[in-house]
Amino acid sequence: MTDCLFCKIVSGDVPAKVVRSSDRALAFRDINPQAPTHVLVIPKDHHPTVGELAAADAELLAEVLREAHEVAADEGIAGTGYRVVFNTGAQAGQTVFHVHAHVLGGRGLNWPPG
Ligand code: IU
Repeated sequence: MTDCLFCKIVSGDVPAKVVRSSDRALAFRDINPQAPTHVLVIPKDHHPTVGELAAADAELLAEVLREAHEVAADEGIAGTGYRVVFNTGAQAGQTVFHVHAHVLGGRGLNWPPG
């Protein structure tokens, strides 16, 4: 999508601190980190929300989740613990409508989330 920020990161038109790239997924550091590790994992194809991605391409959603775990392993937090969050819809705090998994860790995380 031409007006999608994360599609522009995929195409290289907008810079990002990329930490992993697979065939169909990309992981980059969040510009406003909420934890010592805060990485976003996105499918390279445009899907607005996790529900729409699950319905359209379940294997691509699985790749996003595999990459999220690899990010945690690369960051050294796979053993201590990390959180994968898909904010879905405006009321849940989704602001960018290109599905993204937040990978958060490196500190204690509260429950329930705010
Ligand atoms: P949300 O779940 O849609 O609210 O998450 C969007 C995230 O994208 C949020 O954490 C922003 O800090 C992050 N982000 C980014 O990493 N780079 C950008 O250019 C913009 C937002 I705009």
